[in-house]
Amino acid sequence: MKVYDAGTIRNVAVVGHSGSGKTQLTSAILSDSGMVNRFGKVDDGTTVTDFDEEEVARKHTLSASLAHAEWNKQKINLIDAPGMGNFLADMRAALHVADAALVVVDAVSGVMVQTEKAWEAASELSLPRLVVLNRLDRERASLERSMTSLRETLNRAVVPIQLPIGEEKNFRGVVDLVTRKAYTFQTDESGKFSEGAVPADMTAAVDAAREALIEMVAENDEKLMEKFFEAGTLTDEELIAGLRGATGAAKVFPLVCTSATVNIGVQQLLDAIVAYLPSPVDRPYPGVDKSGAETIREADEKKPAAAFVWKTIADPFAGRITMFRVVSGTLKADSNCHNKTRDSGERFGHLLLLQGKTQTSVPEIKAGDLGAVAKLKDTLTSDTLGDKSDPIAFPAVKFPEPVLAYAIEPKSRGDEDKISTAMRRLEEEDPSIRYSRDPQTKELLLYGQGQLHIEVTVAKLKRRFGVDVILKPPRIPYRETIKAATEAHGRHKKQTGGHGQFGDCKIKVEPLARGSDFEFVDDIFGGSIPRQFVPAVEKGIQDARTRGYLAGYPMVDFRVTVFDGSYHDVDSNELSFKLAGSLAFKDAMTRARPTILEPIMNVEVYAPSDFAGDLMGDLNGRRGRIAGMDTRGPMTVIKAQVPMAEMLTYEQHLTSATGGRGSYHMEYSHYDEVPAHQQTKIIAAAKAERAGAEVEEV
Ligand SMILES: Nc1nc2c(ncn2[C@@H]2O[C@H](COP(=O)(O)OP(=O)(O)O)[C@@H](O)[C@H]2O)c(=O)[nH]1
Ligand SMILES: [Mg+2]
Repeated sequence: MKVYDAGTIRNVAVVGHSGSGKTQLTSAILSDSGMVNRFGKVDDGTTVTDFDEEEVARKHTLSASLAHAEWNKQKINLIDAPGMGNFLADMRAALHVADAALVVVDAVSGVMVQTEKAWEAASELSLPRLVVLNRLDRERASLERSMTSLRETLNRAVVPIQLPIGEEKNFRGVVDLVTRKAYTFQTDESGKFSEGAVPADMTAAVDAAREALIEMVAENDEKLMEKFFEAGTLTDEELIAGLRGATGAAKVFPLVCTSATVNIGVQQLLDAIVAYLPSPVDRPYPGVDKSGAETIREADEKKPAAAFVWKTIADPFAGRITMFRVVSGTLKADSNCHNKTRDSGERFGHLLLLQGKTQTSVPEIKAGDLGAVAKLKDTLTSDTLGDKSDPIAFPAVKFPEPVLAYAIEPKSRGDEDKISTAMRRLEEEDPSIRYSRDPQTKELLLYGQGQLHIEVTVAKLKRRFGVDVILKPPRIPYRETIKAATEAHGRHKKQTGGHGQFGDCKIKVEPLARGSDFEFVDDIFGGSIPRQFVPAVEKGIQDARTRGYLAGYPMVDFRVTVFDGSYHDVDSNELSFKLAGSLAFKDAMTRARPTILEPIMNVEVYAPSDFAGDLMGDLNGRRGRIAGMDTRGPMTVIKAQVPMAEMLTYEQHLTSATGGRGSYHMEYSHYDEVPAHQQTKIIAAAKAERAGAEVEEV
């Protein structure tokens, strides 16, 4: 394997809605560039990047994987990312280490929920993007309709640099608007094409589209604009340079046309990646220096070696596999390295290049390139590796917080320890899950992004670590709060022979704004409670509030002020004041009008407009509040806020109601009060559950 200089590399994240053809496209790229002999198919489970057993079985990408192609002497690293809403952590990680994104869009459905999410995530990072309009061979595929939704939803600067030749099952190739060359393909998936002049019936359309492209490019470049007004047009060279500049600056987003299954337009896409997308040299990588100030690091191999870890794979046999981007310098095999995030030494054995699951050992990996290493001991995702003396660190990937928890139970008793060990490993691999034990019910809780995410995690647990668990119904993370301010009194007094116990406090409780959590204020003057016992009062209140009052959910969004109390010279101690605090809390709750809060989700539903009425009715029935509705071509987008408790079965409903043509995305928005009749049910359920659980010691 060759070693590539940073200037000859393109790091590209392949993102977009599930089913748009990202994995198939990656497969076509690897086949057309001669990296693999066989043209792998998603439908046969033979692609390079969906290699995981779970992915093959479900025919869906569940985690990002890395592949690379050589094209025109450039190395193109491709990160094939998942597109399903439950698995966006890896999409974020992929965008984080890429210099550009291919946003793949299905030419039949146009922009979908996850296309928008991917676009937003790329925008946050100011990433240059190529839009790949794929599946143009399908019935009802349309460049025109797709352009409407792309311009309206993503950005008005999405502009075709090609036009498709032929439609639907007669899709045969593309006309390059810059060079005005027509590429007509064989339909045998071989990727063989002939080059010729623009078909006569397309010349007017090509002229108009080329004009629109030139205007878009000139709009972003004053010099080109002047030239354009003077001469009325631009030369090919000017257009290419201008397009590369505007694309690199994420001001213009060129669109290309493909069919990843028939293998049409894929090589022209590769040409466009090389011509218009930046190399690592063009995009210095953001970091922070010792003082925490923002800085950048050039992809310069003469700079100190520094690498950023974007993904970790937990393999029970091979151990940890750490995937990184070499930001600067050169990493060498069989060398020592420093983990700056954890301040610990690491030892590199083999350095690896990855083609899906195939690993090739290499002596070194240079600045700008993506690679991997096995068996590091402390290193986790988002860590910075490099020279100990080099003061740079790279910012962590922003992963989505888990939204939902399921209780899990081992099928065979005694597997609990095995579960914990395996879950720790899976947490390293997937930062969007969380594993913990409920302090009240003692249940093992698995938090994730949704039902499918939890199911896949449980499947991994079984397949990789041999632990079988039962999934119990999901748990809604309710909270409690208060609606009224009040004063309260707590006194703990015990006189049993020798030393007694005495603690006494007066507190004021008052509601705070949503999201403020908890505040404790010490307002004791004149020593009515000695200094050293005030923390004990706070501890007592803290303990009591985490156990809740109505249904055992943590109480939030209120302030407690301790303002008075009394003590006994001999009998007062910490324990007594802790108990007094907790008694005062309970006393306060009898008058503070406690209530239950539930998480409300922001929900976005995409579906063909015919279904809009029914879907809105259904969301209303789920106690949802419709926040807006939009049509985009043939699709309607509904935005709503719906309690999480009502969304647990939504996936199944949407699929059956729309025949699989609808999709949705949800994320946590805020907490809101649960209606009274629902509260009664929650309280009853909590009582029943607690009766079943072990009684906890106070
Ligand atoms: N007709 C047609 N089907 C495609 C095309 N690209 C992908 N597919 C199919 O669409 C489905 C989803 O493709 P996949 O690559 O897994 O999509 P991903 O979720 O974006 O990775 C598979 O059944 C593919 O065979 C295309 O250009 N034309
Ligand atoms: Mg995929």
